[in-house]
Amino acid sequence: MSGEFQVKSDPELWEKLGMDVPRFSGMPGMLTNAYRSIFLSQKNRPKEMAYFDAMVENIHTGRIREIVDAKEGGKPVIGTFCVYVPEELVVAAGGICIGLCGGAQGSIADAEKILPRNICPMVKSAFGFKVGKICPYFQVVDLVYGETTCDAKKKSWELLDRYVPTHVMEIPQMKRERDKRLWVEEVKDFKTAVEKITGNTTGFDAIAGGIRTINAKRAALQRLNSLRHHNPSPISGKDMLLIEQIAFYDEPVRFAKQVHELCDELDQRIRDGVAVAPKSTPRILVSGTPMALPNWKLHHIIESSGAVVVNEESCIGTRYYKDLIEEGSATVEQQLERLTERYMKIDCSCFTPNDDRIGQVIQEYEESGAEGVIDYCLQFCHTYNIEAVKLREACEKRGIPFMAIETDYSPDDVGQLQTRVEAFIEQIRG
Ligand code: BJ8
Repeated sequence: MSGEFQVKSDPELWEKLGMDVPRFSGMPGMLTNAYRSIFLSQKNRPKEMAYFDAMVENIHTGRIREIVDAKEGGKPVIGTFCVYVPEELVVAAGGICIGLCGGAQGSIADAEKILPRNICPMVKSAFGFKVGKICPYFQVVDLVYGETTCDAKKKSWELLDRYVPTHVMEIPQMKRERDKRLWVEEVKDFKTAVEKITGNTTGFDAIAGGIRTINAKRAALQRLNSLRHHNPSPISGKDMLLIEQIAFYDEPVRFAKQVHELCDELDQRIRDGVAVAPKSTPRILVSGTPMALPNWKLHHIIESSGAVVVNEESCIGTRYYKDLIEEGSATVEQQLERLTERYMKIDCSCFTPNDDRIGQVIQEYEESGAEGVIDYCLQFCHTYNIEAVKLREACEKRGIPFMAIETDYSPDDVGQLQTRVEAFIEQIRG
């Protein structure tokens, strides 16, 4: 496959989207090389990964073309940055929802011309993509919907609004009854904003349909995650992370179908004893801040150091799919309440207190058969960084090997991280 894999280009389409085409035209080549060396060099990958490889080949062309065609057919496109923004309501209104978080170093310099340097690289990367006109997804969205989770995000939306219409959803920072009431109101405002842009009123049946579609996507990911917990691992952590990233920009019905096809293959692999690493391979749970495309840095370091990642406790990971919305509501009001209740279960460190997350990490550690926790924190993310203190205490209390890493998207610290990760893996091996 590595000889054939090529991320595709479509300068005509990019021009139409108002991108900086000369600058962007180097991107497919860079991504091709990175993907070949990080993903296609892996041994014994499941055959059904071919679909997800093709999604990467078409990331700047085929999928964008699909979205543009849908948009021209009357489906507006809404970009989001956080798993608290309910995509069910976008689907219900006949729109397309895309995650816009940035995981690339290449757009950071664009952002730093405007934003302070000492903020989270995920925010800078996303902001830089828009300012530099080097992300087709950012160019195709009709509006973006930010949220008030962390300070870096909520203040950046004020500036992002200068480049693309940016709405902001108020996410409370506590989970009391009064916070729930506010939250339901915010969900209703979101519904209204989506209806306005799509021109469609979302009635009971449409909402039920949106909930079913996204529940099915999350359920497919749950099935995949529980299969990958098998020891020996039937799929690598890098491939799992890639699928979790693609979940944010693929068409949800097709994506769920492909995930199930991969699951069927993994089922068979487990029966046949086929794996990507021997049973004795140290198993790592990664927790913490999300890893947006194409951030594969830590997983690549861990898996090149002789371990396998068996779980991502992350928003690009289990926080995205561990909970479904209860179906079978009787009224729109009840649908929105249940939707809100599901979203309130996401345990982002922006909340206080947030002890549910500590329990969740321990639970996932046990379910995944992990043998150590590496907590991943993006630089300047204060909430996850501070919460790592409690997570370390909980792990130490249970004798779980724990390591906290704080990093960004630059390659500068790769050697140093590799040394630390190797030492941690040795500690697990005993
Ligand atoms: S629900 S984790 S997707 S906010 S890493 S930008 S918090 S400084 S990404 Fe997140 Fe929603 Fe929470 Fe999940 Fe700020 Fe931290 Fe950066 Fe973050």
